[in-house]
Amino acid sequence: MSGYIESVLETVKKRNPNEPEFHQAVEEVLESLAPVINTHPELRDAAILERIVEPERQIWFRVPWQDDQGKIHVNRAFRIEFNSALGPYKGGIRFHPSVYAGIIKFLGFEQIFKNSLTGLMMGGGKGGSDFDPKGKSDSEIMRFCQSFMTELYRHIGADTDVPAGDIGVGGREVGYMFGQYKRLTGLFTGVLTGKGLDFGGSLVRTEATGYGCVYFCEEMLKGKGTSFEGKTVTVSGSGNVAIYAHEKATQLGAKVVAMSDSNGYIYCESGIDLAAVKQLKEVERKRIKEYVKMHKAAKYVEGCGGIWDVKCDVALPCATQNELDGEAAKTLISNGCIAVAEGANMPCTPDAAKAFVKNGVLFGPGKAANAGGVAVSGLEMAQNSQRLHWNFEETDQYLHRIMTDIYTSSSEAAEKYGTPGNLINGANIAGFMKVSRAMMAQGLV
Ligand code: NDP
Ligand code: 2IT
Repeated sequence: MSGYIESVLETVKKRNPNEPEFHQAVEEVLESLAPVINTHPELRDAAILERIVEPERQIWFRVPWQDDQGKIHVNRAFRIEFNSALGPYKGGIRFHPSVYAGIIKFLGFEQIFKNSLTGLMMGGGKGGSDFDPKGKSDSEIMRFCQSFMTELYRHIGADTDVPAGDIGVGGREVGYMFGQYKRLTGLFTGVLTGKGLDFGGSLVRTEATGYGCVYFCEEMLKGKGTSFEGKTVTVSGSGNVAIYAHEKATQLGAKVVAMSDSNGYIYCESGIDLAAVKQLKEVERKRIKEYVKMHKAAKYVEGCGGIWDVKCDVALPCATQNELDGEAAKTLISNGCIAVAEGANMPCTPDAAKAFVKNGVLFGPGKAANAGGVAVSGLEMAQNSQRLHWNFEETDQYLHRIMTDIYTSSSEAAEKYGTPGNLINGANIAGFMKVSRAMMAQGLV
């Protein structure tokens, strides 16, 4: 890293103390950008890096709500509006007890480059709360979402900031938040994406992140003259992204043998029955270990990290940040894994990601491989503006085209800046180029 880039990173660390996930995300991007800064001194003169690492606006707020027993709780919530050079702030909302400013900043920062890669007009932002939705009743979830939106509504809008789902926020939560936004403002607009199909949601949004991750991985495999056909696949997590990554990989002829949640993982040599996982997770909202009660051939192992000990050809980490570390990467490599595509945001630690690249394992970084979700969110915004609905096939084809374009632009940028095949550098550079050009053109704002 050059002295200049090092100094930008040092300032980020000083200004945002005790936020290791944010530092990690910034460090990875800045490392990739060194050759770009060397060949484009005008970016340094315009302080593009200093500006891009500082959110345009950060909103912190209190969310008071009452549980079913009448007890009052107070959660903390955030919306970080990171960069609007390419369009309205766009990015999900996460409800998880681990949420704090550093998590939302890391996610919002990633979102800038990811959204740029989609080719659609979306800036970067992210929100969330340390609220834990696990074990809450529907009415508790509704009251929390309404209280959350009662503050957030004044900061968002179809042309300013458009939230969506993330961990702990799916169709149910988006529906409750949309209802409260409409009640407070009187506006029926596309202010959130991931809405129900009956009130402005897009077909394929539910499937988009998982499908997109597999489409991206398929392009990587194609580059090596192979495909998903006949491959053994491990998918971590069992939420929205994991379920639809499983579905598409299976449709393309692979066999998914392991899935997980934060408590442990299931393994089945003959392949995991997706319909059973959907029933457990999407309908009954139960733990993954319940799966083995229905499927005697499967086994459950306590502890989610052990999933990377399972021998596989392709690994799709689709749960959460830093879930796959250097040791797990070593195990996957020695077990013959040939490709890793990140369905989650930053699931691989830096040493894991570096180990994959160094050992010739095809590696699709999250901001490229999981961009399908926000891409179809962008398509949902387009449909809302048109007041039209597109059918499943055309929306899925659009998603597929966006994912192959991201693969192409990331590969080309990696090659052009001297690290052919390194899609971490390629995605960071390709995403950054468009944002930095827009920032230059828009002057000092
Ligand atoms: P869900 O809430 O639907 O599912 C999350 C899954 O990850 C669950 O299986 C959950 O297990 C597991 N998980 C969550 N936190 C942890 C943890 N600390 N340790 C181990 N496992 C954990 O979320 P999504 O599927 O939507 O999101 C998964 C990942 O994909 C996240 O990184 C998200 O940012 C990213 N992503 C999501 C997109 C989307 O469209 N939804 C788009 C792009 C990226 P448990 O139930 O036990 O908590
Ligand atoms: O991380 C992500 O890209 C998301 N959670 C989806 C964001 C969106 O606006 O659809």
